[in-house]
Amino acid sequence: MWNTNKTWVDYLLINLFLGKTIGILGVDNCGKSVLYNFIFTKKLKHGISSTDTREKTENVSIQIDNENYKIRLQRIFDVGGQRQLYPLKKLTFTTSDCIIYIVRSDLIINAEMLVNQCLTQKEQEELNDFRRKYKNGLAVDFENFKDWQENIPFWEKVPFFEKGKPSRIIVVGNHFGEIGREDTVPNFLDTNLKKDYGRNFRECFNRITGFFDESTEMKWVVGSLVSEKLANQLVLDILKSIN
Ligand SMILES: Nc1nc2c(ncn2[C@@H]2O[C@H](COP(=O)(O)OP(=O)(O)O)[C@@H](O)[C@H]2O)c(=O)[nH]1
Ligand SMILES: [Mg+2]
Repeated sequence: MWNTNKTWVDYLLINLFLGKTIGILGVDNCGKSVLYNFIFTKKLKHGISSTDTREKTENVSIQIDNENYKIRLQRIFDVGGQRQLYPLKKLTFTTSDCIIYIVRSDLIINAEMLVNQCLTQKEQEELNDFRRKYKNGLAVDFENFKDWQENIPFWEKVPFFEKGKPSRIIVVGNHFGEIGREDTVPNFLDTNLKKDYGRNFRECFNRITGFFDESTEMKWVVGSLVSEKLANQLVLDILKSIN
C-alpha cells in the first residue's frame, strides 16, 4: 500500500518547485475519476457523476510501503474527458511533467484476450460500434497531443509555468469488467498474464494512435478497477512508473 502523509520537509521541497505536476487524461468514462479518488481515499467508489471541469489536489506526497523514495507532487489534475473541455485538456497537457493517460483497454485489445461473453448479434454489433467510436476518440486525443507538442512556439508559452509538453506519458490500460467480479477481467495478479496482456495492449494502442515522439518517455501499465485488490495493484504500478 501507500500513504499520503506529508511532513514539513515534503511541503518545503514541493514549494521549492521540487514537486512534479501530473495530469490524468483520457476519453470520457474510462475510469479517471474512480482512479483519482482511489489514490487519495483507498476506497473504490463507482458511479461518481461525470466531471465537466478540472479537479486538482496540491502539495501531495506519496510514500509506497517498502520503497524508500517519495513521490512529491506540486499538483495532480483530474480532467473531464468531454470534447468541449479541449482548452482544459490542452492546458493540462502542456503544463504537466507527466501525463497519466487512461485507456479502456477492453475496448481496444484483440478479441482473444477478452473474457468470454455470450452476446446476441445485435449486442455484438452495438459493442463493435461502441469500440469503433472509442478508438476514434483515442486517436483524436493523441493527434491533439502530437499537435500540441510540435506546434507551440516558445513565445506562446507562459513563462516558468508552461512546460510545452510532458516528459513522460504513462499509458494505463484499464480493463472494464463487472464491478466486484474479478472473474470478469483477466487475472492481473498473474505476472506472466499481465506481461502478455501488456504487450497486446501496447500493440493495439500503437496501431490506433500511431503516436511516436522520441523526446517523450512512454510507460505502460495494465490492470483493472473492478475490485479493491486489483485497484491497489493498478495504482501501485502507476505510482512506481511516476518515479
Ligand atoms: N462496469 C464497469 N464500470 C466501471 C469500471 N470502472 C469504472 N466504471 C464506471 O464507469 C463510470 C465512469 O468512470 P469515471 O471514473 O467517472 O470516468 P472518467 O470520465 O474517466 O472520470 C463510472 O460510473 C465508474 O463507476 C469497470 O471496470 N466496470
Ligand atoms: Mg471524471
